[in-house]
Amino acid sequence: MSTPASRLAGKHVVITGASSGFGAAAARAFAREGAHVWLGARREDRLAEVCTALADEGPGRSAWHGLDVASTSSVQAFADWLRANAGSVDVLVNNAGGALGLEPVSEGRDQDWEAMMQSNVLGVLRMTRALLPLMPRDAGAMLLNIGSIAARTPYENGAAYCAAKAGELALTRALRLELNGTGIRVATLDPGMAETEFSVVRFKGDAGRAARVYEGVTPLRAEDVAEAMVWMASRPAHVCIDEMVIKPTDQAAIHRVFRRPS
Ligand code: NDP
Ligand code: 8X3
Repeated sequence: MSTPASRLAGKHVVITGASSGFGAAAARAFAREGAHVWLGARREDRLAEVCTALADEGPGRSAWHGLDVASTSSVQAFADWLRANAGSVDVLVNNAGGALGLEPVSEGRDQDWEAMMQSNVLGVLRMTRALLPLMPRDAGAMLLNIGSIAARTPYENGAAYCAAKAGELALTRALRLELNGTGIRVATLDPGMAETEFSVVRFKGDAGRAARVYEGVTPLRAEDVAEAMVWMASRPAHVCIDEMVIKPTDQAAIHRVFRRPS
């Protein structure tokens, strides 16, 4: 008996922040479904590595272009490249983002706050505005934004990151209303603790401090989150999984992580 073809086969999937973590895992997962994957991020050497490795994953095309979602001109150049090469966009995964710093507001740095708002909030708005004209109507196209449980439960020392992800949740809900009737699905996938480069970036290269975040816990892997993205995007065109929260089994709530003694 032959396996039915994936609904994603031959679809054009754009993934921001594809140079590491969830984005790189999503590139592999969508490629395995037979999708064409179009990747963006700032570290072009890493993007090229991710893209080269996709050759063995599936029959679709894969290509990358430098992208800084904090810059309107960079987003525009990326959109122009997509228009010229892909022609249309079926799925936009707005994944680029992350946290910088973990300290009380009284000690926060403007530079970190501004960078978090730029990537997690304004970047999603810019990418969406630039790519919506390339998205087909009534054919199961999808905007899939990567939020966080931090949007739903703020925690001390994370005010700016939690606010940024709450912004992402709010703009996703607004877009769901704005695009109602277009056939374009709008969704947010909100993960809990996952071991990627997230904590190394948050702690500005302090790998020891980053490793302690996951001590005694089995966190989500990037592949777990990528699998959820593929599942959401591969529902039939009339089905929109509006919001999904995915957490490690041992993370009952943002503050309630069960750590096993080593
Ligand atoms: P990583 O640090 O591994 O990946 C973040 C990605 O975002 C990188 O590819 C980075 O690429 C890209 N990025 C950051 N800023 C920009 C920018 N201005 N322009 C373009 N790309 C950018 O972490 P994750 O994979 O974990 O994070 C992916 C998303 O998931 C983020 O939005 C994060 O907030 C969210 N998230 C993560 C969780 C976790 O525990 N790991 C939990 C919940 C949500 P480059 O530096 O090359 O530009
Ligand atoms: C990442 C999860 O708990 O570090 O969004 O904010 S958390």
